[in-house]
Amino acid sequence: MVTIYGVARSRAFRCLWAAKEAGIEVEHLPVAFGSESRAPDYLALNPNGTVPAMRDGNLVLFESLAINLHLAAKAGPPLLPAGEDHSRVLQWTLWAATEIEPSIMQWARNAFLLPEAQRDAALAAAGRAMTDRRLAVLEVHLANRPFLLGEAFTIADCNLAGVLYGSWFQGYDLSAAPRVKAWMERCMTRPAALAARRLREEQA
Ligand SMILES: N[C@@H](CCC(=O)N[C@@H](CS)C(=O)NCC(=O)O)C(=O)O
Repeated sequence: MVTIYGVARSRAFRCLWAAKEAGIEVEHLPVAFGSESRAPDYLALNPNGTVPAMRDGNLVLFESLAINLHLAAKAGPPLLPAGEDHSRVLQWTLWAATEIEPSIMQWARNAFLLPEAQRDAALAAAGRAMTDRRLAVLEVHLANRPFLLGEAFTIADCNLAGVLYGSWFQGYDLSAAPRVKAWMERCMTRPAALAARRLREEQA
């Protein structure tokens, strides 16, 4: 049995979605970030004091996108393809984590996450500009393929769309990147994504 720890209104959303794409039944323990994620029992699982975490038998993991790669590996292809396409999945997953997440989170924190008095419009604008520069790369890549690796949806799409999801849901303007916008809608309206979104959005 795979257990996913973390409220759906957190990065645990990505893992709940990935598990559904992989067809894996999970036990979902909605640990709240903050007090519950800093309790000693939980720190024994994830010493960072953050959510999500995952247990699969003796294996305990933190880092949402690593958890997703593990879940996808259990399902195998097409969710996690082999050979060169496996390397492409790692490329897009690391791109999501290192190039997209820091800049879009800078926008998100200063656009809607922080209390209004703590938001900095200049930081929001800089985060948006950095994100848009990177999304321009994705816009070109999607010119002749519906998903990141080609015809089939893979865990790379889940990981990148999962990183973009919170901001997209809050209305991040993608009109300058119409293919990214259409790809995002394609990803987020898959049956597995809609099932995970129900868990996340009913808490919004
Ligand atoms: N890189 C980690 C980030 C985890 C993370 O920061 N989670 C947030 C919730 S979405 C959290 O637990 N924040 C509480 C805190 O930082 O104290 C991952 O992707 O799993």
